Amino acid sequence: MKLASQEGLAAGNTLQEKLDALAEAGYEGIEFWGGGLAERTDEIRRACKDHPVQPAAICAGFQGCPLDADKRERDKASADICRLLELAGELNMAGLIVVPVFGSPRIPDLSPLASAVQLEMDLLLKLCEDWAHAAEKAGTAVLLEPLNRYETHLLKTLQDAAGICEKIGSPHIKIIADFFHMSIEEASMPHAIEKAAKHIAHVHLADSNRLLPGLGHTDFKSGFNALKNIGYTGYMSLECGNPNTDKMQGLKTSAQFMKQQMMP
Ligand code: LER
Ligand code: MN
Repeated sequence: MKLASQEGLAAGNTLQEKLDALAEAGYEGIEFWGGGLAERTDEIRRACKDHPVQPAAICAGFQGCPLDADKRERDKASADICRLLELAGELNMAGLIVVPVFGSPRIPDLSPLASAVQLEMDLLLKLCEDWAHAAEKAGTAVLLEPLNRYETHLLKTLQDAAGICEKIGSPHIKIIADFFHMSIEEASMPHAIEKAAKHIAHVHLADSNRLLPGLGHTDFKSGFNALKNIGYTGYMSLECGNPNTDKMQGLKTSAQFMKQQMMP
């Protein structure tokens, strides 16, 4: 298991400074926001070449919403997702993080024919089939992200997302396990990880208060143990706030805390 961080959390002004700062603080991966990434691939490739910190994943950054009522919005999202998958493949990343819909349904309830959620799930399955082909061609994966009840109504547990992976049956449709959302929605984080084991291809880390791991009350040790037990070897990427006035010190202390929690 490799520690990573979203780019925005890294200390420094340039990408090179951020990569160097992350390496010094004990991290091995960097996760990028998808927006504007196409114009940065050369810079990223150059800066990451032979660097101890490697590109880990792309976090969303596509326009539109794949489950919007408006076909133009859906098509815009899907086209962007396919383009970002190409970039994720070119940069040798675990995949592109996709939240199918934030907030409430955007499509109408057509019950008794079909509820909004039934329509969303059917639509998502169709889209995942297309994305699986795009991801396979690019040599990467779609990373479906379950959130929590305050941020989405659709995918809220690892099992919700794993169910889609099972139905699609492609190694290019995977899930990301976000410790913050899991701490709200899962009855047991280790059990959820073990049950969704074969689909987990990326991890987000934040403590219970969505600050750096070590600053809240989430039990990272049992979560890390579960990841170890399922043989997870991918990235675990920080997606959280850093309240420390010395950003670098905050990242270093949190990395030390996480490494301690990974010990048997
Ligand atoms: C949103 O809460 C989140 O966890 C992000 O990773 C979604 O892109
Ligand atoms: Mn997340």
